[in-house]
Amino acid sequence: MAKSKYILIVFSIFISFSNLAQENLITNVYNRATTSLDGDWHYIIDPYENGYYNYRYEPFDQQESPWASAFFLNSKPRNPSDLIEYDFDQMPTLKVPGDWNSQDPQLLYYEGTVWYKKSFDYTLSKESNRAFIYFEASNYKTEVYLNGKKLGTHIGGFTPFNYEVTDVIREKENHLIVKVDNKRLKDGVPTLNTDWWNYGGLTRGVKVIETSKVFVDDYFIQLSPTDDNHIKGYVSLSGEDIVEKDITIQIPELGISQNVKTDKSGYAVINLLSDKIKYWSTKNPFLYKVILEADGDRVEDQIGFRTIRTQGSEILLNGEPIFLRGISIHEESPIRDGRGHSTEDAETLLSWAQDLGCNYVRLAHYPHNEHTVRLADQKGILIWEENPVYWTISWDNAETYHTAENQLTELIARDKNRASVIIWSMANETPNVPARNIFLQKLASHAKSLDDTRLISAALEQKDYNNDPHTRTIQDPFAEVVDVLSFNQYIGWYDGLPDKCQTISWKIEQDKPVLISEFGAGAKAGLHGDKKERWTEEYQEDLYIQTLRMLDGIENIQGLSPWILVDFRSPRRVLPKIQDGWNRKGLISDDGKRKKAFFALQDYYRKKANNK
Ligand code: GCB
Repeated sequence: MAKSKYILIVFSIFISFSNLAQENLITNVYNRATTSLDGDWHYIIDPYENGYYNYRYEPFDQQESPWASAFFLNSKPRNPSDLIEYDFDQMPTLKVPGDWNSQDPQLLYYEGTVWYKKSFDYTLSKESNRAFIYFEASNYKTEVYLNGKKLGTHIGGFTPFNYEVTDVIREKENHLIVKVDNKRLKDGVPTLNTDWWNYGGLTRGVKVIETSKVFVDDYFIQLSPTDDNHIKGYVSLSGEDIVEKDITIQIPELGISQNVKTDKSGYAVINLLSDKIKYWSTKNPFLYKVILEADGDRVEDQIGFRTIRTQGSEILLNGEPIFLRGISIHEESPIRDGRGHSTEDAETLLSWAQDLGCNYVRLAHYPHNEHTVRLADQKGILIWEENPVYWTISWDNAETYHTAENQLTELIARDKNRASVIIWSMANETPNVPARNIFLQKLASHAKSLDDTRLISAALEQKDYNNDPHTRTIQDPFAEVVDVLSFNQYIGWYDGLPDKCQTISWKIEQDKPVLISEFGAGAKAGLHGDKKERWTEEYQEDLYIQTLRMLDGIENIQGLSPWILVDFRSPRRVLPKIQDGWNRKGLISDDGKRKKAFFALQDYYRKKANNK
């Protein structure tokens, strides 16, 4: 194919590649001046990535003079002889936030590229102000272009990212074009194989954040894990003139107002002392108003102060032992089809968990939206947050490690000021092999280096003790690294029938708190029968009764998060009339019906709550 035939119009634009590095994430976007770009976005389905590569398979956005057929240009014919083979404005629209799978029947199982386009006008409220585009999440690989300029590439489907657009944004007719590719990748995080639906698209909101020239871009303000009169952390500024600047931190309800001065990099350490702190807890989730001011910028947050640590086999919240009455949750909307993203979704899921008697949830298997975490702060629900290192990923691949570390960094950057979050989980059900051990240890030290106020864990696997199939144990070098020893087990479902629980004993040798991160059984809501009959509610209920009895025999047990609150979509689950594309281990069906096992667990949690 002759190139000359194709280049009827060549747009000469200069693309700056120096700007493609990941930018620092702005903290606490929820309380800043933002303009939502949510709503209807035009889209083009592009399975061949025709709008991205030329016919030599070279990315258009890496050429000095890309052809007009590059989608990021939003090209329009200037006269009738121009050849342009796409037109965003005549395409249908998808709602943002929202996965594409549940919005267009032809995208139900689609895995590949979809291009999004949003046009908008924007006037900075002060000429000297700065603007950033912020994505709450986009699954999986995202290329972002504003007005023909590439802003960057982001990898990872569940964490936020932002780009400064002060010099690119204009008053009229901005076009923001986003290429989202949700192809599963062997070297990706997660990898090819998961037990959940690979929802693609701009699954969470998109915003313009406006800030002053110099502004507080990040801060970490938490109670010291070893001194509960000491609020510590840091604050940092972004901008040109950030050296030796005064920043004021106020917590009016504690009578605190303190000045700190930034160093050469615009960073200042925070140390605040008070013996009057009202601690955040599950019974009294008290949030303080915290105000940070610098150079005319002001940002406010609602922060709870609590300590979380372990002592021998106990988990201590504010120095008191706590039993974690939990449940695992996937991020699917209990109200509509598809990925959850809204406060209403979070409100429904978390209040169902509370009805069950939970004081804790495991947000599996990837970072959930910020609404959920903010709401848990308000409701007093403790949270386990998880990096999507799942099953068997490419442990030897440096790029894969980088992707995993980056997602963890972004998660911690977003949620490090949330009192509800007590555990960072590195991974789920990963094999005990040398390359994985190095990978996870590196990840755990990275998490510790970013945040020394929380606990580290991972959902590990159990095994026979000394080849005795009736005694189970945890033998995994990563068990030595974690603060909380967590593992999944499916005795009675993948491993025998529920009665088998009566024959198993546990020999856990680590002197650490034990959390059972998963157990469960599939049941189709409304299907009744004998408790030995798979898929009946009676089977699932019996499994819960027998498992809970068995787990009570584990000496160090300090909590559990059975699998799972609600049935969720999984392409692995194809049994007709029972699964039909759904994992049925929910205690609640996909249409909101509570199964018998829900009440068995509720009963167990009621008794636990009365004991501790
Ligand atoms: C597991 C996985 C979880 C699955 C579950 C199941 O062990 O961690 O992602 O969905 O089992 O239902 O088999």
